[in-house]
Amino acid sequence: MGVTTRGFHGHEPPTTRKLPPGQHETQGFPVLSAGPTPSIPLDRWQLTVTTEHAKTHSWSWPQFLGLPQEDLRADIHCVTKWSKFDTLWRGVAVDALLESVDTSAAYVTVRSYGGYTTNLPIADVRNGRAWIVHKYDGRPLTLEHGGPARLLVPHLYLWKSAKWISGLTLTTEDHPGFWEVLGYNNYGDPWREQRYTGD
Ligand SMILES: Nc1nc2c(c(=O)[nH]1)N[C@H]1C(S)=C(S)[C@@H](COP(=O)(O)O)O[C@H]1N2
Ligand SMILES: [Mo]
Repeated sequence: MGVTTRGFHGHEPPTTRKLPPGQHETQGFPVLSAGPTPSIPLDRWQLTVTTEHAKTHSWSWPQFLGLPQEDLRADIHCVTKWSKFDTLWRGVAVDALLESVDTSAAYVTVRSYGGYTTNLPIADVRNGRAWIVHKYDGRPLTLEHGGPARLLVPHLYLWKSAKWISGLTLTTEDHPGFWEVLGYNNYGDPWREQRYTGD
C-alpha cells in the first residue's frame, strides 16, 4: 500500500533507537576510575606512539594542540549500563597521529598515566572512529573524566576510552589490557552486548 519500510526500529522513539541492549539513559556524567586520579602538569605531559619496531613518536602538549582539531558529538555507553547521548568533545583524530607513523601493526594497547591499559584492533582507532580529546562540552576536560586528555572510542564500551592517556603501543599480537584480563570482553561492542568474556 505504498508504505515505506523503515526497518525494525521505525516506530520507536529516537531515544530507544540510540540505546544499545541492556542500557538506560542517564543525564548525569558518572565517574568510573579503577584507581587514584593521576595529575600530570602540562609541561611534563607527553603522548607517545611506540611501533611494533620499537620506534617512538612523541608529542608535547603544544605539539598535540597543533594537530588538526575536530569537534564531535557522540553517544557513550558504559558497561555498568548507563548511556549518555549527544556528548560534545574536541580533540585530535587518532588518524592524525598515525599519519606520520610507519606501521603494519594489527593491534593497539592504549596506555594511561597511572598504569591503566586497554587493547583494541588498530582498525577500531582508524578512519575517524577514535579521538584523543581534551575538551568536554566546550571546557577543558576535568581530571576526574581523564584530563588533560583521554581516548574516546564511542562505538565500544567506555572502558576502552582510556582516561589520562600517555600513549599507544602498536603491536602485531593482541595483548589484553587491565579490564580485559579481569574478565571484560576483549572487544566490547555495546550493540552486541559484549560485556564479559564469552559474550
Ligand atoms: N586510565 C583509566 N581510564 C579509564 C578507566 C580507568 O579506571 N582508568 N575506567 C574506564 C571505565 S570502566 C569507564 S566506564 C570510563 C569512565 O569514564 P568517565 O569516568 O569519564 O565516565 O573510563 C574508562 N577509562
Ligand atoms: Mo566502565
